[in-house]
Amino acid sequence: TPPAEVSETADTEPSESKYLVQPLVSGIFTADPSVHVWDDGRIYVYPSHDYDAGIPEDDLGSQYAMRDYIVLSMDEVGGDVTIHDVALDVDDVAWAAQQMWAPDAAHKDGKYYLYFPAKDADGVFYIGAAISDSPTGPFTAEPEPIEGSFSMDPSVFEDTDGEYYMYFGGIWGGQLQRWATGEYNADPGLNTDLVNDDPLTNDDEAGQPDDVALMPKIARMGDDMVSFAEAPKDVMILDENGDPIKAKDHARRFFEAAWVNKIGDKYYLSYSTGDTHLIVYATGDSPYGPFTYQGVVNQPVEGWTNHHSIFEHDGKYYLAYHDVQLSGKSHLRNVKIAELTINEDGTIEPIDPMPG
Ligand code: FUB
Repeated sequence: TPPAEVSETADTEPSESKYLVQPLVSGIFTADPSVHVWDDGRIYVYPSHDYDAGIPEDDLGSQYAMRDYIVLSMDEVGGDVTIHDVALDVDDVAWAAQQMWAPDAAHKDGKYYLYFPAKDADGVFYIGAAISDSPTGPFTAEPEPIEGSFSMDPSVFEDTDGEYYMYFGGIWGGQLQRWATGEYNADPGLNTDLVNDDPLTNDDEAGQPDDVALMPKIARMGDDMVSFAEAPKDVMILDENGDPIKAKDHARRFFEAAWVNKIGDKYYLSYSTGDTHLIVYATGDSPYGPFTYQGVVNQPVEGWTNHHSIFEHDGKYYLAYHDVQLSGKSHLRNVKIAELTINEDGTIEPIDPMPG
C-alpha cells in the first residue's frame, strides 16, 4: 500500500543511462498509462498499479495480479508528480475478483469516470465503470460490469462532436479470442491467437493461421457514460492494399492496448502488437475505422509488455509508456513520458526507448 498523496520531484538531471527518459515515479510500480489533460490544464495519468503477488509468469499474464488503482498528476511534463490516494480497490467492486488490468478515464459534465477490466469469480474478464466528482477518485464502482462488455484494456475517446467511444479487447490472456463466436468459450485448449471467423476449426499447430486477425472492439458510450449505446463492433485494421491485417502478421496485428487520438481531421488508432513488443499505429477518417496501418510509434521496451497512450499538452505531443527499468521484472513496471513528433505529413516519428 503506498503512502497517501505523496509528491515526487522529477528527475531532471541529464542521464547517461541507456534509457530515453527516466521513470515518472519510483515510490510505486506503475504501468499501462492512460493520460488525459482535463479542463484544469493538469496532466492526469491513470495507470495500472503493479505489485508482486508472487504468482509465476505464464502466457496468460497471471503474474499481473493487480488489485487497485492510483492516479498520478502533474502540472507539466518534467514537473513534480503527485501520487494520489487509492482511487479504487478490487474489494470495492462487487463483481470483480482479481486482475485489475489497464484502466482509462473520461470526464463529462463535471463527473469523472474510471473504466477498468477485471476478472469475475469465474475468471472471465469484463469491463467495469466507476464514478467520482474528482479526477483522482475515490471512484464508486457500478454494481455490475458494463453490459455487453468483455475482454480488457478499455480506452475511452471523446470525439470533437462530444460523442464518447470505448475501444477494448486483447488476445492471449486478455481473452478476446474466447469471444470470437459471440459467446464465451471456456475451452482450456483454445488457441490464444485465433482468427475472426471460425476459431473452433483452427487446426494450425503453430497458431498462425492465414486468416484475418482478431480486431479491437468499439462501442459508443451511452449518455450515462456507464453503459454502451450500441453492441460492440470490430474496428478493422487494413494493410496498404486495403486488406484486413492477417492473424499471422505478428508485427502488425492487434494484440491489446487500443488508444485513439484525433489529430487534425484524422483518427489515429495506436495499439500493442504483444509478442512482437511494438506500439504501432493506423489512421482513418472515422472513429469506427477502417484504419490503415502506418508504422511504428514505440520500439520494444525493456520488459515483455508495451502499452501506451498519446496526449497533447501545451502544444506538444507526448507518448506515455512503461518499461521495467526500476525492477528488471516484467510484471513490476514504471511509467515514462517522452515527447512525440508528429511530422508535417501526419506521420509519427517512431521512438526508440533505449537509444543507447
Ligand atoms: O497490465 C496488465 C496488462 O499488461 C495490460 O492490461 C496489458 O495491456 C499489458 O500491458
